Amino acid sequence: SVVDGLDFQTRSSKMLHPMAKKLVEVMIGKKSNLCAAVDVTKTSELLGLAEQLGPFVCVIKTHIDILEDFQYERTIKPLLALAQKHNFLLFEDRKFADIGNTVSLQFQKGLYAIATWADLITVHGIPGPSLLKALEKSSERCIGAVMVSEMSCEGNLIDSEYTKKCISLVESTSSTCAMGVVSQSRLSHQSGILQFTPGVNLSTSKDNLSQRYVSPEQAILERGADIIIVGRGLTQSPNVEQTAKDYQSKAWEAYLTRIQS
Ligand code: 5IU
Repeated sequence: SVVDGLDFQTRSSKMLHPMAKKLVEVMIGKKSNLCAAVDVTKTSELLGLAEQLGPFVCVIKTHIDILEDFQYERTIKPLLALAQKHNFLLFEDRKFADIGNTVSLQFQKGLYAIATWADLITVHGIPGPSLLKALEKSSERCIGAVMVSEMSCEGNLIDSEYTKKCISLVESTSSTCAMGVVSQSRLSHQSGILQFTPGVNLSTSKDNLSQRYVSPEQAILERGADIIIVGRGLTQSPNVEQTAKDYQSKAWEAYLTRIQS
């Protein structure tokens, strides 16, 4: 794809969504296209890992509803302070998938009040444009929606027609709401659309629940990832900081290689 040869600076000028621009600015500034998926169940673990990973990542991805001791004041406030301190964005992987009215409530209300703190969120394409419209209407902060267009797990039900429909939805709303995709391959040829690719691990090729992994180099050079998402490869490392540094440099080097070829 032509997009593969373009650097983030050049692509930034094609980005219509303010959150996409902001993310790319962070990526260039920190030389990081690494997103850490911090899937842990205690607030102290989340904050501890965010502190350790912060310097090396452009984004921290959460599943805020798996915390057993979530309290807005004790979880979100310190997390926002760490995001500010280390200059990373917060990505809540909520995978919204309902009718507009319900999504709007899930986004703004409840214990988690996602709209008040997340910079990015994931959405499914199944409900169609109404979901994106609802998010746009209920987001004063111009949230960046990232659409799940392909999945990493073996046996998932997404087919290529569905994937194509997701891409056209993302491309048609890239100025207001959707700014990227989660996928396993380069799908959009619009240089403003960012590709997040999960299923990346340096030391194993699968887990025991059908997850599949590739290396950072494969994700970026063969599959077109702009940002790699790494979870347990980081969070279960005996030396989180060194491992984060390693993933960060491998991913950034792969990006530099890609734009030079
Ligand atoms: N995630 C995937 N694959 C996908 C999608 C999301 O792994 O297709 I969509 C999420 C799940 C988890 C993270 O939060 O990315 C990957 O974590 P591990 O690197 O620990 O497998």
